[in-house]
Amino acid sequence: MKNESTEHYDVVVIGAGVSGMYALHHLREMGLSVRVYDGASDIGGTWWYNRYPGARVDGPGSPFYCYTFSEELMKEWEWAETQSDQSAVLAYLEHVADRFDFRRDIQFETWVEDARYDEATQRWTVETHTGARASAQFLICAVGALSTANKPDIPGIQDFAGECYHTGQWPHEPISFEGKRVAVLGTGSSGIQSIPEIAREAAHVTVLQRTPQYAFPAGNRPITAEEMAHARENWDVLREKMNGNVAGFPCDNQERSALDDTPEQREALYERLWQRGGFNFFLELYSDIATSEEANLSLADFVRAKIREIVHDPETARKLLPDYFVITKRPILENGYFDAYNRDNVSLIDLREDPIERFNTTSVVTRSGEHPIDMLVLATGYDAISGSMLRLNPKGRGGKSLKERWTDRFHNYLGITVSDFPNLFMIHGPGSPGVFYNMPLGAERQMDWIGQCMRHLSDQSLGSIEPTVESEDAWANEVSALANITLFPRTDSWWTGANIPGKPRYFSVYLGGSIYYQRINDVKDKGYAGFTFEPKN
Ligand code: NA7
Repeated sequence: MKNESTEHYDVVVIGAGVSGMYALHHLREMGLSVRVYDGASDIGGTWWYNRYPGARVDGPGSPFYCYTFSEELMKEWEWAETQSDQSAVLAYLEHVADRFDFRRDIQFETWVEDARYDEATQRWTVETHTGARASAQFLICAVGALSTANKPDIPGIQDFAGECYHTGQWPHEPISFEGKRVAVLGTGSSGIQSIPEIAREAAHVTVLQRTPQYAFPAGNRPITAEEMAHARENWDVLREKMNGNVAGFPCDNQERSALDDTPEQREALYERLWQRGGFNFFLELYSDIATSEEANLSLADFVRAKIREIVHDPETARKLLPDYFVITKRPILENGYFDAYNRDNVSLIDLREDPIERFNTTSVVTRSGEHPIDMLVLATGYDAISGSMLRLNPKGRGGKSLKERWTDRFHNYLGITVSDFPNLFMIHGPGSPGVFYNMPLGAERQMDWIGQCMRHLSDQSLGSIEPTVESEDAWANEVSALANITLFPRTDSWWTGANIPGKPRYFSVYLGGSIYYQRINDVKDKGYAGFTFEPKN
């Protein structure tokens, strides 16, 4: 029996991950009433779901993958490792939720099945899977850029009778690999992190690889007491640096071209960064690795030589050599991935030479033959960036759905708003820096802008805000123009939507993080140029 009651709030937030948690905090500070919904049974979003073996921060790590809104919070938290594992990130987020008493405004295990704008009342109504309804002037979609699992439609996959897990929906109970023949499909970050861990226990691991990847040493190590003390003592300076950095981390933006150096000097830099490891590899590289083919090739050759050096069997090494522009797929940090191929219990199938024909109840069949397996790990990634918004599929003016609006591309303005969807805001949506930026910091900065926008509406007694179609078109051109300076659009990746059959294919991320925040603040300072408002009904 469906529950017919409707609760009323100023804001409904969908998602209690990193972005939704900050949204709740900020909106509370503004004195607004908020209800947050999440399908999971606790906070954390992506960090709640991704419990696969080896799951770690594979971006620039601790202590700067964190919220910056509270100096006390930063100073009281102790990070143990530079690349925190999933449980350490979740422990941090749980601490934040406890400290700020978030859970009292979050309804867990609740899927929002419908979100609909009512033009007469200028409010959104959401309906959950229990039939409960809530209405609010504003809808904030903090639904995650990497949350909607991509499960490939391969003949017979439904018939496979062994254990089958997607890395992004990993079970909470311990999974044993002992004595099992495990196939891992996918060699993105999740596959590359989990393969060496699974190989330690399993009888055999068969890696099913569609695209070989460049992966760089994670260089994970304990954070020293001195490093934590330095971060705490210099927090103001570091925070300012984060805000000015292209990726939101306390590093200097690089200005030197790879072509200014001799091949020997380049090699020396790459070797130094390789030996140290960590995501700072990319933040401390030359400025033109992602824009100049020649610069890019110099790094690609360096990594290919490293793969040949690490992997003993020349035939396996050959299959592992990537052939696209380096870093034009999401750069990956590895902990013993290439070395795992030196084990007797790990074998590699290159699906480009030996494609999957089907799954059976107990095996995967490739062109070359049948491979019996007990377990299938789907490390096949996500319908990224836009997928979770489309899964929510809100209905805007005239009942028009987002799926109808986003057929050819993900129309939006500033990566935050969509025409015909008044008073709806996205965090880390398409058209924003999202996955190219320090995600907790990016969520804070987008949410701060959204909060100011809400305040503007209230101060001016306005009932709604939405962008014009012209401003969306101009924004799309700006996003594309920035992307087209780089090599990113020239590679098939989840950044370009190429991993999902039928998805619009283009690079939908706004590059140049700190420039983006200047841009959105300029729009605000110009009285929200590119938006239209309606008076309060
Ligand atoms: P990714 O990076 O999207 O990796 C998914 C992998 O799965 C990748 O190797 C894909 O090959 C492969 N894949 C996807 N679909 C198929 C099918 N149908 N057949 C064979 N292989 C397939 O996801 P991750 O979870 O590893 O990482 C996501 C992000 O999380 C990561 O970038 C970090 O930001 C954190 P492809 O390369 O598309 O040929």
